[in-house]
Amino acid sequence: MTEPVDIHVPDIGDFKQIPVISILVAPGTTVAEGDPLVELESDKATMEVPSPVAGTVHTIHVKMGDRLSQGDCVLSLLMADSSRTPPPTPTSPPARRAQANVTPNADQAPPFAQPSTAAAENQTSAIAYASPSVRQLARELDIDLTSVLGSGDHSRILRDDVLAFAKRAIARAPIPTSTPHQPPNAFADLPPWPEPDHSKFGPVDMRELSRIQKLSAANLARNWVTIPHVTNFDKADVTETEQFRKLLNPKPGHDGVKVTMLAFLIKASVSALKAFPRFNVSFAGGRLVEKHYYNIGFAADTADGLVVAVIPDCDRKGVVEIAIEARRLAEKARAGKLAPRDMSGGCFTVSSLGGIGGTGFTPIINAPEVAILGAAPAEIAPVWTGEQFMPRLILPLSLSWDHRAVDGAMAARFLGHIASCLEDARKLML
Ligand code: CAO
Repeated sequence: MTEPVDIHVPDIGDFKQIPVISILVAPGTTVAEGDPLVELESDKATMEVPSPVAGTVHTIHVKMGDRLSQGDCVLSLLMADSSRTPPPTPTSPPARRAQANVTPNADQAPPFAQPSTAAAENQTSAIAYASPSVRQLARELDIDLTSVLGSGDHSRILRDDVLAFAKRAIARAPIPTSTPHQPPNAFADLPPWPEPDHSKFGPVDMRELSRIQKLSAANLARNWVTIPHVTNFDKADVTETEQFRKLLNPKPGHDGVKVTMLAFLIKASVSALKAFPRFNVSFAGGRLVEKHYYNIGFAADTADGLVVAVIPDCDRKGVVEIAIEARRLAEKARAGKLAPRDMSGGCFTVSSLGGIGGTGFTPIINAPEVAILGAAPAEIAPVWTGEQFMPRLILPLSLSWDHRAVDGAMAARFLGHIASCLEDARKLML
């Protein structure tokens, strides 16, 4: 009776201790020469161990997760042609990839065959022959494997076949009519806005929305639903800065303008934008526009609604000059006289409710900017110095940011940078 012969891992180049990710045969499986027996997958490549001879699998010597190197025994099989010489154990490396079907991943040269036409891709086979990892990839990419032509042995579908199919599908996809930041039909399934007859429940008046309210309602709604907002919170001990601010104000000669915390917030924002340029960007057609100027907007509350006025080149202006411009623009806004240029070209917005009230809020990002700073009224609070509580003036800060442009750690550092500038106004001169 014929004895089973051992089948070993052939030369697989420099790879060692590669985990078995699938066993493609079972005892009793009939295999032809070249049929894959097991599949190994390193972080760089997927490799099949092919059968060097035709035969019937007798015993499997490995299990899923076992780590194999060249020469390790995979299984034993009964050779179909017992007159053939059993395959040798590979001890010295033969020509690389002579026996192992190495399927590199995307960062290696792609040796796969690509079906050339869309028509070829329409040929389907009822059974898709692919390893579990390739099936997993197809599932992740939402690709039906029966639509993919395999370039491996026996039309086996390889990882690169799936990737090439996905690339061609993307190239053929129609160009979307909306940008990725405006999901089409996002509200298609929502029920209509409820419009009960409010007068049935009590006296009411009907008023028209102002032009500003209509415009800002549409813009705020768009920004709120299309930007993945996250809001961070922090606090700044502005005790010293407030003393400095008060010193500035009684002095005449600054156009009689009072410097408020707003000017410090704007200067601190410029400093943070310089330290973290990733916040001074806008999305445009799937790309990021990086800005190298520092125009800062501030939200102004007017009788007709909220507007954002923009102070250009805040990096080249001091707190007094910024306070003068903020006041001029706020007066213009309240008189309804802001020109388009007064409201455009902003990089970042500051929304200060410091003179109004509250303890904190989550401002809505002013698109196409990617972050907005909120400031609530500063209040005296006890701060532990390590020895005693001291009354300190604490300013609550919030920062809403677009999670597509920045991440949480960077946002926390950005807001921390603003807080540290507000705590020590000398840093604003750097
Ligand atoms: N903490 C404590 N006091 C503050 C403060 C703060 N964070 N910020 C301002 N103040 C004080 C000012 O110093 C001033 O006090 P004094 O008169 O005693 O000196 C007082 O509050 C009033 O300031 P102000 O509001 O007139 O001036 P400002 O420069 O701080 O703000 C402006 C100007 C235009 C930003 C503001 O008037 C405004 O419209 N804010 C509303 C913005 C808004 O609606 N944001 C919400 C939008 S939702 O995202």
